[in-house]
Amino acid sequence: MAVIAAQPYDYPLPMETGVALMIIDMQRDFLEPGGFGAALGNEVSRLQAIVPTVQQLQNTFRDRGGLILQTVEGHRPDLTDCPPSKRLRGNPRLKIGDPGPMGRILILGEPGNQIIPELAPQPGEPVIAKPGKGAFYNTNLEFLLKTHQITHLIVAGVTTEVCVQTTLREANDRGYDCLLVEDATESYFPEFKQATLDMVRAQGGIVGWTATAHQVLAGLAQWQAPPRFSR
Ligand code: TIU
Repeated sequence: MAVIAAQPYDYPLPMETGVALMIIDMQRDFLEPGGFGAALGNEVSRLQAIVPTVQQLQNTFRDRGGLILQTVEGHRPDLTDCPPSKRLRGNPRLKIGDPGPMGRILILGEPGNQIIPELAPQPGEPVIAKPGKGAFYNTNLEFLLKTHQITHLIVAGVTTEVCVQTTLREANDRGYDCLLVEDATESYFPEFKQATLDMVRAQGGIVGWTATAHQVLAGLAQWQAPPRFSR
């Protein structure tokens, strides 16, 4: 059995485990000026720092033939899947669906809704569009994970305390063993990121584990994906 050195204790990776890399919402909306993140009043540049680390995880999973799932947060152009409460919350300068510098704000298929080019998915790497903060809400994610016999999720992406934490909690309740990669997730609020890491691993790992990308890569190096999980 392989293990990833993690907090609050080692994350076990039995050799027959189905492990997926789950990259949450690394889309232009949150990382570039003029998108949804900026419309909510956030300074978006600090999220860029994790891109090389997420890329390193992505490349490792590609090399190993492991499943890589990405999500994007977005709504249908007719907004029928966007609750008015979400659109109006905080009375932002640009609301979901309004025209912005990267197309309509948080609308599926618009330029701002694309995953940043550095992390663009390759053919065969699923991208799950989600209307909420959690990746299980109103998506086929659980079906996809079951189809690929995935039980362990290595989680990265943005923002730590919003879509990442919501997804971790949803996954944890469904029985998945989740590890949040400390230096492959970021928030507009450093104190919220820190609090989320602390919350996830408190009480004996009540929501999951945390580890650095270096620790994850060292653990994965001891682990061999069974052929059925290879692409
Ligand atoms: N606003 C914020 O911090 N995040 C979101 O709205 N979505 C995600 O976290 N992806």
